[in-house]
Amino acid sequence: MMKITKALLVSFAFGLLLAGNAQATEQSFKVVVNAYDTTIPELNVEGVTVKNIRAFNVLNEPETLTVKKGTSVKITVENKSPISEGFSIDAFGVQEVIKAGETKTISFVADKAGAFTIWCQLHPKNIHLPGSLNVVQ
Ligand SMILES: [Cu+2]
Repeated sequence: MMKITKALLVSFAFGLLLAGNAQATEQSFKVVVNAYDTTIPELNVEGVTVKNIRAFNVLNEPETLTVKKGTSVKITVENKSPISEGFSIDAFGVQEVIKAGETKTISFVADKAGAFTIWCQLHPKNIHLPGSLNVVQ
């Protein structure tokens, strides 16, 4: 049988302390990509009648994430849009495609401070509300 020494107990406790500290620099987020679409049945603008305009907007909820510089960031992205959506953060080399109804977890270290745009690389920016990752010192 192994003899549990005081030194072993101390080193075990120290190990737990280190693990605790390592956890403190990790942060997880849950982002839902939601799509809202509206059909405008009939609209008359300056004598021109348009019918069945489909307005389609996609946004990330929440749209702003904030972490401290050096944090290991884990973002679980659920795509509730009826089509594939992109999830890119250029500064951290993130460029993912998440299919409709799927969930993906993206990990990276936020090693640069600043405000970084989270955007969809698949669709025009005018239908997509970009999100933001704020990395503070
Ligand atoms: Cu998109």
